[in-house]
Amino acid sequence: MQIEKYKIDEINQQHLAKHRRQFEFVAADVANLDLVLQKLGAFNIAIPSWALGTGGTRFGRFSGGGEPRSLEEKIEDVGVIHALNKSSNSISLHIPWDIPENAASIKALAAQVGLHFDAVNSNTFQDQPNQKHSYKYGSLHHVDKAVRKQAIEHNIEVIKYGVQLDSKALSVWLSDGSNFPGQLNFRRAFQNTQESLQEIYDALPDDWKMWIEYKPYEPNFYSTTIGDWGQSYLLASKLGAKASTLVDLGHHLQGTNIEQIVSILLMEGKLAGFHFNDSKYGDDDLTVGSINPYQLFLIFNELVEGMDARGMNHAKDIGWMIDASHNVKDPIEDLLQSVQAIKIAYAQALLVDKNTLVTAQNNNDVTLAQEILQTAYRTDVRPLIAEASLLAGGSIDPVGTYRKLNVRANLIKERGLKTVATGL
Ligand code: AOS
Ligand code: ZN
Ligand code: ZN
Ligand code: ZN
Repeated sequence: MQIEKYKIDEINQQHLAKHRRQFEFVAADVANLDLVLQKLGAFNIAIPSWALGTGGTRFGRFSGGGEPRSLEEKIEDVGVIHALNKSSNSISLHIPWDIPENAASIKALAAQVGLHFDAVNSNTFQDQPNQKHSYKYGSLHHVDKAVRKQAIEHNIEVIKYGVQLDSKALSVWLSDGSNFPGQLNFRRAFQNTQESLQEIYDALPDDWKMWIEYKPYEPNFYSTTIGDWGQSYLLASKLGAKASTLVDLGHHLQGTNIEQIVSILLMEGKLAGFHFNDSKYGDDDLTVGSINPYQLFLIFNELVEGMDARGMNHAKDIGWMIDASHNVKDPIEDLLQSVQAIKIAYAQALLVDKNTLVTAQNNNDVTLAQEILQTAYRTDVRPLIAEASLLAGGSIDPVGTYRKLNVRANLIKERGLKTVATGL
């Protein structure tokens, strides 16, 4: 299944007059219009291979049909997303859910639909068939050296798969933790984790990075060994320049000021990138921007400010990815909505009147500072996103076009109604 460009163009044509009207209206007040469009055009967000199937909870899972049954079909799905939004030019694989048996042909297939491979993800949170030691009580932090060794070797194997695909980063998320007080010696668990990560770090190719993700709870409900950004940052600092901290928006306790964490990590050159999603209660993995779009904007405001201050390239110098679970929506629609939400927050952040904001901050003009941020946030930037997409050969309205082209119905015809994608 591949979407031909002329079909997208045809549908764009039907909406062009309305789009032009809306675009002229907002564009008239954007001082740096060309730059904003250029930055939006260059901006891409990776799609994780595990988000293309219907998710679920421990209470059940309700398949939507036409889910990708193989790595090849997952690549096809990301190809569909990228054809529509021109902003999802990479896929992030998970080992062992997506073992690329033949890396050359997988790479060629991805290239055909304009994709490359983002970070590779290891998995020591599940036991695999034929595995010698169990991860029931953790992996890299385990009290038993043999278990740690097995987990280290798995991570090194993941790097090897990534090298074949030209990935440049290993993403490590550990579920290691404890369920009850007394179960663990925190210090020993942390030291074991550090030593294990060091061995993996030493196996990284020169041009690779290690991204260390943190999470406060789940699946362990008393402690998590890499439970917050401080613990991740401490590990990343001890490991060295190739290691940094990955921020998954859902991995914070309620009320946490994530934008402040982002600002400090950026300042220290230790912000690896993001797993975008939204949440109301915990690691809900909801569609990006569906619950708290203002927070997303504030994060992007810090990103733009902090990256500019360090002379960083917005599009390239950080890992941008979605990490969401789609339980009741069509995963492709959900991902299209998520990418749009990220681009909206990014565009709004680009509109912030920085010079006036700095003056307001220096004058302690609290009201004006707030007005400046809210003025940018309350601007309807959707026509700017649509224009950038149009310029790149994508769709003005990705979800609408996806529906008009009956993509899901075609996928169901091709793959069947009762499909189960590999992954979470
Ligand atoms: C788990 O909660 C984390 O968000 C992980 O980043 C991710 O969902 C997992 O590693 C999938 O492989
Ligand atoms: Zn994540
Ligand atoms: Zn998560
Ligand atoms: Zn999550």
